[in-house]
Amino acid sequence: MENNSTLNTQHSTLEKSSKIFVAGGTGLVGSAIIKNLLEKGYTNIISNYHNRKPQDNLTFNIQHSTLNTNSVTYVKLDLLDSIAVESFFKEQAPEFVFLAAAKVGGIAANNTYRADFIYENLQIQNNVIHQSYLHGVKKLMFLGSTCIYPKDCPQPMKEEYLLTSPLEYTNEPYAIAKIAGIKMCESYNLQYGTNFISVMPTNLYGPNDNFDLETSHVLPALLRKIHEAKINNTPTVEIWGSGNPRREFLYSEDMADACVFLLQNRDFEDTYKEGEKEIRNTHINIGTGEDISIKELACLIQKIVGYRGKLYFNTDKPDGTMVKLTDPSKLHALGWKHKVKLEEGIKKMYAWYLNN
Ligand code: GFB
Repeated sequence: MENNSTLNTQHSTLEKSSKIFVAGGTGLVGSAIIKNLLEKGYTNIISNYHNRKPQDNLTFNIQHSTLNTNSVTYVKLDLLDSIAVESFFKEQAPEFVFLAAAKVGGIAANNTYRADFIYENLQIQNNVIHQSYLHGVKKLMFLGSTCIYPKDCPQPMKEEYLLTSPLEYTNEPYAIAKIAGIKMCESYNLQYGTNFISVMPTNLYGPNDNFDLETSHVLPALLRKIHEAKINNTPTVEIWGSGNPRREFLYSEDMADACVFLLQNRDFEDTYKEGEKEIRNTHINIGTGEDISIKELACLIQKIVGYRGKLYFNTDKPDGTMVKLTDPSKLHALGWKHKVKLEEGIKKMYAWYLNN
């Protein structure tokens, strides 16, 4: 990226004692964001849970609707409920918000529960973004996904390729909700002068991932299937699709580190310049810039787990997008790069899986 000086990198007023709301704190990314904030010394974190109770080493009393840990308060709150979200913002008055709550899932869940994916995501983000505006939140970070980019997007995918051609059909409802979230943040910033920023992570994996084979993403699914095949001496493991699609994977703790880094260092700015070109600055990609085919991923997991059977590719199952590799150069120019390599991340995740 040329002319980096046009980016607004002024420091926010995020203090160690600032009240920070992590919406979706029991999910894959939200839990990693809370861990990262605690490691960095933030002391006033509030989070919510609904169906999934917080499960960590901290002690809390699950009899009560508000769970106090050392530095984190978990409030039972359904983010689909507009009235409850309004009361929450009124009572808690958070200064900073990470919007990491979403209805998420892998290719099959996105394709099957299309109505739930569009309704729940729109509803959650409408509630949280609008109440953040009404209650004077200083800065909000909206988390999306790289499925916002077109199906046949030029590779690697730059931020400016948003809304340039049709989306991949399997996850179109989810992608449309996420695009609405980006545009909502941008619109509130432009009309009301808020400071709402959006980040688009690539495919994520890590502790607290979803291992349900019907609804999960590929990495936890393959880890579980291959592990169970090893334990049960099953001769073959079914891999969905042709094995040819390529995916980029980022460890959830790296993702969390990038989110906290950007909340600390980045403010909304409408446009920036690349040479002579003025680019609308709606969001930032969070990725590694490196991808791998599903077949290669399956072989890597097979090696880590130590499974000697065969992999069978079921082409009756969908491939989805053939390739979606982010261009993370905007993030790199701001001074952040991922640390955990894929093989190391899978080993960490497998160790976590065996313990949980
Ligand atoms: O991770 P995944 O479900 O989602 O699938 P997407 C990635 C690729 O892995 C697809 C293949 O080509 C799948 O067919 N795959 C192989 C498997 N075996 C399996 C398996 O056992 N389970 C699963 N789940 N996949 C999602 C989007 O797309 O990615 C979301 O639907 C979101 O909207 C998310 O963007 C990050 O990468 O295709």
